Amino acid sequence: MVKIKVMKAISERNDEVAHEVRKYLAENGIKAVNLISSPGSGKTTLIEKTIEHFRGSLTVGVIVGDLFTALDAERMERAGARAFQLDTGGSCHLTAPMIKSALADFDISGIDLLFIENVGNLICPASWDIGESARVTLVSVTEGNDKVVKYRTAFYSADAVAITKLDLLPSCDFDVEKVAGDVKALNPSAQVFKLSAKTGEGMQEWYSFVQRIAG
Ligand SMILES: Nc1nc2c(ncn2[C@@H]2O[C@H](COP(=O)(O)OP(=O)(O)OP(=O)(O)O)[C@@H](O)[C@H]2O)c(=O)[nH]1
Ligand SMILES: [Mg+2]
Repeated sequence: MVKIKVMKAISERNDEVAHEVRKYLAENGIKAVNLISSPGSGKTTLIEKTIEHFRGSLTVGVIVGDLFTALDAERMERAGARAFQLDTGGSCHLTAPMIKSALADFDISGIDLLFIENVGNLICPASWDIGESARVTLVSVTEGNDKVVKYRTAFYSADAVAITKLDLLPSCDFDVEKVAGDVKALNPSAQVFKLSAKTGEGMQEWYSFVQRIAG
């Protein structure tokens, strides 16, 4: 009982800070996209391809939440973005106060679009507003047909859902239309992308969405 009260207090404080983060980013003309998925669904790869696609037209920054390494932030830098590694101190999700503290140290001047790669986890990140303009949840074809219904908060709260690694479909027992239908039933306003960052299939629709968010 006491524990539930504490959790609520933290969450309320989080929402206040999320509001501050959103306001700060808006004042600086920056749109932020929060990417949520299980480990390995393809968040970093999708961001890398997007950085490369918009090179010369959009200045992209990335904040990466990671428990132990800076590997993803290094990948983003190699792809051409300004990147900031956020060590979550073992926490399984990002919070608005973490983003606020990252923004105090991260040079955001000139950035148009900020990707925030959440910690690989389909459960905890879904419950935390981090001040994003849009939330995108990924599910790859290797993860099974049931993920949308089993981990519904992550899909219910998303502005868009990307079904990733479409190139692996022949080796997987995955029904793309069923999963896309599960998303639509749960969250009718979410856009659903079916894509492969590896082959480029479906990526144009994703880039159009990103461009619309960036304004
Ligand atoms: N075949 C195929 N592999 C992909 C695709 N996208 C990503 N991968 C591979 O999937 C693995 C995981 O991709 P990442 O982009 O690192 O996944 P992530 O979601 O950032 O992983 P975490 O940060 O650990 O949660 C890597 O080996 C990628 O090369 C794709 O479209 N097709
Ligand atoms: Mg990653």
